[in-house]
Amino acid sequence: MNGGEQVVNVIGLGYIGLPTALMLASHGIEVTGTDCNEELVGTLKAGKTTFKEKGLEELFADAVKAGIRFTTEIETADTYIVSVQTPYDKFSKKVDPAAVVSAVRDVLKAAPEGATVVIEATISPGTIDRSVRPVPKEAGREDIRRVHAPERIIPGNMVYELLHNNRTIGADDRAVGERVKELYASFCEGEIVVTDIRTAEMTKVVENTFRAVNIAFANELAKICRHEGMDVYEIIRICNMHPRVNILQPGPGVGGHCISVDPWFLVGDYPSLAKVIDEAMKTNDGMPDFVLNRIHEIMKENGLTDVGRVGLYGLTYKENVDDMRESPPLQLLASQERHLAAPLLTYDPYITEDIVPNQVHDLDAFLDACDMVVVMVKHDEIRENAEKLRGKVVLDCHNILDLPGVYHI
Ligand code: SAJ
Repeated sequence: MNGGEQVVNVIGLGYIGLPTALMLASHGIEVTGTDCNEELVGTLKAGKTTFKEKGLEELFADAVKAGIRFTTEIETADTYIVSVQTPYDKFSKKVDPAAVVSAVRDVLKAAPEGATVVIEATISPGTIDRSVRPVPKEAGREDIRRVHAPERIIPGNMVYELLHNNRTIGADDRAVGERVKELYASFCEGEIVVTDIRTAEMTKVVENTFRAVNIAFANELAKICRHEGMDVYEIIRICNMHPRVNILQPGPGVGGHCISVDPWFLVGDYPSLAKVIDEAMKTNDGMPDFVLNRIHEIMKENGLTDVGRVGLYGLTYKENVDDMRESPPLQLLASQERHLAAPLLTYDPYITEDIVPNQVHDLDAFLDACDMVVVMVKHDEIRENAEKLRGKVVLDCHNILDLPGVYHI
C-alpha cells in the first residue's frame, strides 16, 4: 500500500490545497478536502474545479473517481495538511498566521491521538515555534506531531510540478518526517529531503526571496538602460551566456502571493539585517508606477491625449492563468486612481467577470477602442494576436512582440 496507509484531511482548498488533495487521492490515498467556504465546497461537490490550471480538470476527475470527498468539516484522519492563506500585514510586513493557528485549533477537536499536522502554507521562519507549537500545548495535546512541508509549485504548471519537483519536509522527529515523506512519495517523483522545521521554513522563504532579488536586479537594469537608451534585453541575453550568470527578466512588477510577499517576511522580522531584500522589494513594488510614467511619456511623444483610448492588455499576475493576486496591472490601476485619473481600458482573455471599470470582454472591440496598447502579461494569446497590434502605439512590458516601433519599459 502506498502512503503508509494514511488517511488524510487537507484543510484549505485553494491554489495549493486543492491540487495537493487531488494528487493524493488520485494516487490511492484516502482523502477528505475541507474548506470553511461553503460556496467553494458546493462547487467542488457539484463536480467543478474552482480555478483554471493546466491538467487540473483531468486530475479532478481522477480524484473523484478514486473517492475524494469535500466538506466544510474537519474529519478524523492520521495526517492533516494545512494549506490555508497566510497574508502579511502591509504595514509591519510580518506574516499573519491567524488562519493557520485557527485551522490547527480546529484540527485538535477532531484529531485522534498521535495525529500529524503538516503545515504546507508559507510562513516566515520561526512561525511554527512562535504561533503553532503553543496551540496543542495549551490544549494539552502534546501527542500531536508537527511537520512543515512547504509547497513549491508554480501556477501555470502546478500539476506537472507537483509530480516532479523536489520537496522539503521539516519535522521535529525524524521518524514522523519519514512517514510524511512516504505520504508525499505516493505521487512525488522528485527527491524529498527531510530536515528540521526551522530549516524548512527558512528554505521556502529564501527560495522566493532569491527570485525576487534577481527580478529586482533585472528591473533596476531596465531603468539604467532606459536612462542610457540601451536595450536591456540584449544586455541580459549576452550576460546570461556567461556560464555563471543567470539574470531574470524585467517586467511591469511582481505579482502572485509568493515572490511579491514572502521576502517581506524577512524584512519584517529582520529590518536591520535584510537591507538588500528591502531595497529589492521596493524596486519591484515601484514597477507599476514606472510603467505608468512610461505610458505618460509615450503618449506625449505620440501626441495622444485621450487616456480613455489607452488599454492594458492582461490583468492577471502572470501568463496563461486566471490568478489576479497582487497583480501588477491592478496595482497600476490603483495607482492611477490615487492620482484621480480616469481608468484605462483593460482586456484579459482569462478574466471573464467584471473586475475593474472600463473592462472590455472582446479582443477586437478592445483593440478598436485603443490607440495605445500596453502589454502587461505574457499571455500566449497576445503573441498569437501580435499582427492585430500592428499600427497601434504599443508598450510591450515583457518584450514578447516582434513588431516595428514597439516601446519597452
Ligand atoms: N516575473 C518577472 N520576471 C521574471 C520572472 C517573473 O517580472 O523573470 C514576475 C512574474 O511576471 C510574476 C511574478 O514575477 O508577476 C512571480 O511569478 P513567478 O512565475 O516567478 O512565480 P510564482 O509567484 O508564480 O511562483 C513562485 C515560485 N517560486 C520560485 O520560482 C522560487 C513557485 O515555485 C512557488 O511555489 C511559488 O512562488 C510559491 O507558492 O511560493
